Amino acid sequence: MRIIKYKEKGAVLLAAVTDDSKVYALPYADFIELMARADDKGETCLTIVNEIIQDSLPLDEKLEDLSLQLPINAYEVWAAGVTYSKSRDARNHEAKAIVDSYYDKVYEAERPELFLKSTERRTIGPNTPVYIRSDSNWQIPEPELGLVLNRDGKIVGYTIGNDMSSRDIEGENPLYLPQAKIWRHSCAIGPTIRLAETVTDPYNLLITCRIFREGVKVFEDSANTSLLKRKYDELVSYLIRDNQLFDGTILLTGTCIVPGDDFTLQEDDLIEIEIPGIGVLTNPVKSQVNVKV
Ligand code: DO4
Ligand code: MG
Repeated sequence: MRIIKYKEKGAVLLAAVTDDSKVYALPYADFIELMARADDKGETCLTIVNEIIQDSLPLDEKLEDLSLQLPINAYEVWAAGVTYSKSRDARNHEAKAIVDSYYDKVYEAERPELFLKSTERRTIGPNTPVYIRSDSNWQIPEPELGLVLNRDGKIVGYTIGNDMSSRDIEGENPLYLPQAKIWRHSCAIGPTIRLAETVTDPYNLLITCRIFREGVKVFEDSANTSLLKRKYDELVSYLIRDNQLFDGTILLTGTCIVPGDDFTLQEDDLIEIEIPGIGVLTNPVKSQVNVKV
């Protein structure tokens, strides 16, 4: 069971998608309202959705014909870093590390790297442009599994995230991390949230990233979440420590795919990130120079 938001006649509507791709309207404005309803009733989101579906008819529209939007208005998106050896090796390369680096240390350490990645207004959904920074010459998408959490840190769903990153800014000095990670439209989420109870094994999800330039595929790679160095609950346990979470907080779990060291995103590239059972998160790439804000 997946939760989506779609746009129809100017309104953004919440809906549930069953495994046979039938779409049912939900009477809530956002996934966060569905979570609050589940909390009030002491039930799971899946139970609430199933109760609604039992008494209603599916929409006439097919999922592929809907204009999908950001599936949740999360106040905050957090991210874990250096949770896959692929990411550690790439950071060591960009930082020109020749001896044990902070990246080697954090990969092995008990405490994971966690950072605030994005806020509600900086986060975009599918088919909306991600922006590249004007002051960086080395930028990549980071395809990541996203955990959708409630305020107690319980994992209620899984989604896809793109942790857009500037490798030259972070490579110059890791203290520049917030600038290497956070800017306008630097975080994409979606296209759906898969309810946690309907995921058989979250440590066996294949993530695929493809990048197209002028219609030609210039990058493709896949990796499995089985390669994750840590456990999801372990990451969450550090995130909630002495912290306040809000219903719908998203925690990106780190990248297991890094394009080659000579690759940088360009304006008008198209990024696709796919996790079967969740969907394909597609975003065009734009430079901010001509963007009116
Ligand atoms: O240390 C920098 C961040 C690493 C990261 O975002 C990742 O591994 O996904
Ligand atoms: Mg990342």
